[in-house]
Amino acid sequence: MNFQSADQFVDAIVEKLKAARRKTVEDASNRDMFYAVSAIVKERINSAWVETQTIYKQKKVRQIYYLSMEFLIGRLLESNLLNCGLLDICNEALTALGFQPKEVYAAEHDAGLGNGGLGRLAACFLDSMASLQFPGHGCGIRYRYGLFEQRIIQGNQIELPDYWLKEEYPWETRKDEEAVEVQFGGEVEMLTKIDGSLEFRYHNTDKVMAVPYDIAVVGYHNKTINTLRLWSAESPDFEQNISSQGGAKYYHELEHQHSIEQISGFLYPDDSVYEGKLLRLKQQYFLVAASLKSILSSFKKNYRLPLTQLQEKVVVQINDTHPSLAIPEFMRILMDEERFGWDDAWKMTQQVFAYTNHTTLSEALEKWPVEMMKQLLPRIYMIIHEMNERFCKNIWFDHPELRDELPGLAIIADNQIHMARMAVIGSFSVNGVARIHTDILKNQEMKHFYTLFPDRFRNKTNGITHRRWLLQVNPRLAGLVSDTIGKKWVKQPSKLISLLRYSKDASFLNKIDDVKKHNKQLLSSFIYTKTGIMTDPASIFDVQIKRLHEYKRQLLNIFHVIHLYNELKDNPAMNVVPRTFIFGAKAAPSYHLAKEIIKLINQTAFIINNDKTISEKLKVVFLENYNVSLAEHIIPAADISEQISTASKEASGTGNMKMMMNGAITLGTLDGANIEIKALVGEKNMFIFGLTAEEVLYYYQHGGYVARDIYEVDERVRRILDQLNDGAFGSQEMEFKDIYYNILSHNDPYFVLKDFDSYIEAHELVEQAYRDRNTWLSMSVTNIAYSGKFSSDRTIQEYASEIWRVRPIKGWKFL
Ligand code: DL6
Repeated sequence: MNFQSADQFVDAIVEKLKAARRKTVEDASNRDMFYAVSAIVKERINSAWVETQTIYKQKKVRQIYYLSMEFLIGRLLESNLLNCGLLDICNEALTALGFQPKEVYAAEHDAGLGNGGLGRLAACFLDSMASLQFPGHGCGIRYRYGLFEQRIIQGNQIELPDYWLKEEYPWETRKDEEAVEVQFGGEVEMLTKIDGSLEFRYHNTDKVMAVPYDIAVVGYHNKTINTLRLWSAESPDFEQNISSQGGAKYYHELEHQHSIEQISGFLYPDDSVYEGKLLRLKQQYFLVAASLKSILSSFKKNYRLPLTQLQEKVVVQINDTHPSLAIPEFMRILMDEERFGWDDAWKMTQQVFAYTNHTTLSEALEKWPVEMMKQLLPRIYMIIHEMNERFCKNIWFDHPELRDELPGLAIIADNQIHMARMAVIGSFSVNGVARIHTDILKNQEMKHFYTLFPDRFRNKTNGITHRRWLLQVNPRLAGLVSDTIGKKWVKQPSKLISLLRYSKDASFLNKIDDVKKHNKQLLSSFIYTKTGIMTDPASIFDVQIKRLHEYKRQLLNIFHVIHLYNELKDNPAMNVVPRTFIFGAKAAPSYHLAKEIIKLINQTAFIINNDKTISEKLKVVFLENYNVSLAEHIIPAADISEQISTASKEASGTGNMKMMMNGAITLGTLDGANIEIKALVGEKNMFIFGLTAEEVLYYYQHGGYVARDIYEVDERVRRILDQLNDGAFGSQEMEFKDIYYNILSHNDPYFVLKDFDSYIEAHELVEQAYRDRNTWLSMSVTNIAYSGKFSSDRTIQEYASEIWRVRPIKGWKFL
């Protein structure tokens, strides 16, 4: 139904409440409302979804499949309303019915399908593909439990299960009829046929049913609906098997069923132990095997073209190496099921797959033990082995200059399977996610591969969807921008650049100031409700929100906070601009040091926030359970965006883009996409500090630096480190000894002390700049103006034209 007015929407809600929830408006809760509105939106989406699919089918369009172990989509109701063009009407209707729209939207549980940047990027890409009318879909896993829900108890991170699917999830549609079978383990029998060809038969495999749940991906005001297909693992014929078993076998069957369901049980099973690793590998194969089966069967059914044309109609982007088993799996299907020979299958494979690398951190570059792969996926192992043999032979004979490099190039080396190498070898495109990251891949991490395949490498700097991260989360700013430069920026975010004309316009700057103040007030009340901490919206809101990792250097941030505190204690009359430091971060459950840093932040916050002598000047807030929805509260209110990774370590970052788009000013190192932000806004519109990537890499190549030297000469540093041990920020002495020893005995691997001094200086500049209101606001506007470049629409357009070779389905009228 098309809604012309809020009244019509009110009627629809009342009807839905009755029909779907058996409730009247008077007894409806926010959650009832959430379900009622979702049902209305879903009906609206469904018809456009069918239309979109029909058109893709009729036109036999080339389709993109984005394979990812994570899709951090957050909540969907508000963004679906926005993209359907119903948000204003719905807000009006809910208000008329006596509800707070934001509270209704907050009744939705965040979909816990990702953990950080890579997963959120995938979600932004889906939004951009649908909004730009590209036929692009996501394939992932429907984890029953998300990452984990973080609670902070006495400063410690406690992990609780995130059972986000406890209650009905209105956005998914189970598609039993499209379930497929995935096989694990067993033995492979190789037979030579009369014509000399080989046939492979599998015996005694473990069979798992992959059941798809589809979620609509709604394009912005264009009636294009793509699909995010999430796979759930189930036991085939469970009911039948269990009813035919008695006694112990019954329990055995139940246990078997349970172990199968584990495959889609958790996001990121703990891979610090063997079973966790094995489960993760199972998940990866489960995702790719199910997705490829479904992609091939829809190609056959809908396009009715010979399989040899598949590469013209299908492109698969693999999001980091996690789904890179798709390469040998595709080979397996082509050879064992479709009877292609190796050479033809390999040629096709290399035309279908494109690989994105998201990290150069060695611990994140996946490797699997050969034995594990052999046992779990014997046929896949054979194919990987063959790929490796052929590749190594090729190097040996055709590139003798690289013979010595073979151990660093081979897919199988040291009894491990190196997934990134396999992904590079089996794809037609390899991309990094920011300029510096791609350069590091080309010139260092993958330099020999780059020499071998120079045309394969390209950069695609990340982006974020400006629809969610500006239009939706910051309606006041979005409104002000539209009132000032018109609405074209919504469809063409590069048009935000027109704001530059107003960067010195006093009346506009005042309005920008009002918007930020308003957002800071909202965040202040939110913080108070969540934590009981009072914060001053007039203070600088200095924000660092991201996964907790040593390289992201939350430690440097809290050291600076401690330094400020020390200064204020020494000199209570010091004239400072009040500051509020806001943190949000989850640490991996088995990452001890990261959890210690979380504790340090929380204990420091406790001491500072309860110190009456300085409380007006300094506040520290750690907001627990950082996720997409929390980010939506914080980002519009940020003044300072802390992007302070050790240079060369952060592939791109995307929080930097979100905050810039909301007028925050980056305080950062020359790392990841910060460098590209600087290239646009210029050094005077951000605060840059610290070692460069070249310097960091130089130190690494020469054994690091001596952190103790800084400890000896810099009193500020010595005082902080000593405070870690003397109980100043803890309940006992030596509480943070691991942080202390990591810096002094392990030589500060992430250069926290080395960058400390220049970080302090940068903070001093922040304070000076903030005192000059108009200069600050003008910097803020400059950042917003240039942020259009970081819309994921730009990124997707680049992927589409330079990697996927697809065009938008523009001009086709859906509905
Ligand atoms: O590309 C998205 C995002 C980048 O913005 C971050 O800089 C990078 O750290 C992150 N990488 C990962 C790595 N995961 N693995 N493997 O999440 O990707």
